[in-house]
Amino acid sequence: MSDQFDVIVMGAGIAGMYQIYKLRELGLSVRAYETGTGVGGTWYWNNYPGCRFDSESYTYGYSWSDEVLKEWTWTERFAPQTETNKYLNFVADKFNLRDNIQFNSRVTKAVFDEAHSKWKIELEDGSTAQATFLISATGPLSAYRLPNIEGIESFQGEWCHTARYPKEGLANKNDFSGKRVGVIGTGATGVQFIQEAAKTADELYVFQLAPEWCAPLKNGPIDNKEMNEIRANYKQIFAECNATFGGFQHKFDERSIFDVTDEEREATFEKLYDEPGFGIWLGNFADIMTNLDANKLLSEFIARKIRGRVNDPVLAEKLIPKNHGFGTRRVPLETKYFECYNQDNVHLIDLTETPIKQVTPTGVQCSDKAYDLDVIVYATGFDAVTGALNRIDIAGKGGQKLIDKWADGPRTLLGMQTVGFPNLFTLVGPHNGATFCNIPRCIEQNVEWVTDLIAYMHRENLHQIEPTLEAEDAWTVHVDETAQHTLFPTADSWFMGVNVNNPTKKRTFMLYAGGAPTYKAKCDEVAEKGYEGFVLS
Ligand code: NA7
Repeated sequence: MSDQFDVIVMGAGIAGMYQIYKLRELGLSVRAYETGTGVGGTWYWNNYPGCRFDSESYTYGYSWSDEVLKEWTWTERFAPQTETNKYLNFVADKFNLRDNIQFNSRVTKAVFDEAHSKWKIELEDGSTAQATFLISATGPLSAYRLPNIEGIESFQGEWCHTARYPKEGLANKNDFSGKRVGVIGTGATGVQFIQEAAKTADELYVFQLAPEWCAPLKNGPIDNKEMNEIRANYKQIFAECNATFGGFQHKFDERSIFDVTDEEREATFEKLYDEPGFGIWLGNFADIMTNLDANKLLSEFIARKIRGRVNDPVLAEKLIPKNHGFGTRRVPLETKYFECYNQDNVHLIDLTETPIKQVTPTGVQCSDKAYDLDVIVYATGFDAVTGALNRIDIAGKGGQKLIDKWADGPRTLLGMQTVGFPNLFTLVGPHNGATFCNIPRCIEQNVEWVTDLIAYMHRENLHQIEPTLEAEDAWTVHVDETAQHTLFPTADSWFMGVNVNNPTKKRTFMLYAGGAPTYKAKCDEVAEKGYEGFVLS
């Protein structure tokens, strides 16, 4: 006999934790299954040195508990992973969330039992459970991917993917003195790791397939006085975040870049480059994200900055992206990243010139030479957005597999549900506004919308919900059309479902580019109209 619940939640990260809390408020029985041994999701797994927020800490925490807002102290503008992990454990303790979480438990299979309108799930150890509703909170960037390079397992030094970084650290508790370290991957994660490892490694070899447009993070401490001001202003801070495209306090300048003088444009760029966080991206002229010429002006500005920060002009050119514009892929925020390349111990290997042939027992063999290494860190990213769902064998009505249904790209209504999979909700899933957001801000919207819906179904004595094909088609077209108004489709990125290590994945926009307020308004409108576009029975 399997365990029975009203709701099963897959994952106990930021979304799963809040979902448990909200469902318990409704008096429902809820069980979350979590692969890790603790809460926190991203902030549990990604404990590589240098890992920290690119979101302002105080805009990232949960907004729904006055007690937590009052009691928690952020010590840095962009908190390190250790602090965020502590914060999420503090929340879990405070609300006894662990009572509803089974750790060390990977869901491997989920099958919809049409006769009883129940989801039956199976765990890696073969045990089973069932529930009326199944909610995925598996995270858009949790299914990590090692590169398709021969010989990874043969390496005799220490190695790992950044999303499975050992809790005890590598080398001497992450002091890389005396070590030759190789890093493969230069996205947001690689950049954070490189600038940290460069401080201690004897030699640091960065194997770069393509550079990213990085911009300064400008981190700093938050003292007691500032923290008290933040506490007093939380309401205002969250209201500002909820009114912006990306759920940050950074707000696009609605003027066109072409409406200002060259001097004013440069002054704006300079100011934003000098300020903390994503302002240079999400606080810039809005047309940098929609107009190629506008984007080119910003890209040229950032390129000049990189040239000014890297001493060797040939090396500087290798660190400047040439195949996409600024902000069309996720912008890594950095602290003295470019200056690392002025150090004698840091070496850039441009894989477009000398590709990796294989990993050997002693290091990395490129087309021109072998690099002997003691440590290799793979910062090679994730099978983004759909990856975690695709790794679970999910079967809906008629035995249809979710992975098959989405083989040509996701099809959803509001990024919350998909036809043929009743009572399955995908928090922060594909086509969902939360997936392209200062995530907790939009997670709260997702969780509250799903919770209200489940409460409505209980009140109305309804047991099953699924989108209509027509509504799903309309949302899927809308997602695509909205993306076409932006420059995102001009770049290959995880936003577009592109991963060099998964060439069969269809190139299609995975997020929702209409902005957080528009997405919320659309969700609210559907609810106000009695969940228009969904069939309830
Ligand atoms: P990303 O942004 O997907 O970056 C992965 C990096 O790894 C990127 O530079 C890739 O190059 C590189 N990569 C992937 N496969 C290979 C192989 N086979 N050889 C060499 N280099 C490779 O992942 P991150 O973890 O940095 O960031 C993910 C998100 O987490 C980020 O957007 C934030 O939101 C937080 P490529 O891009 O394919 O040229």
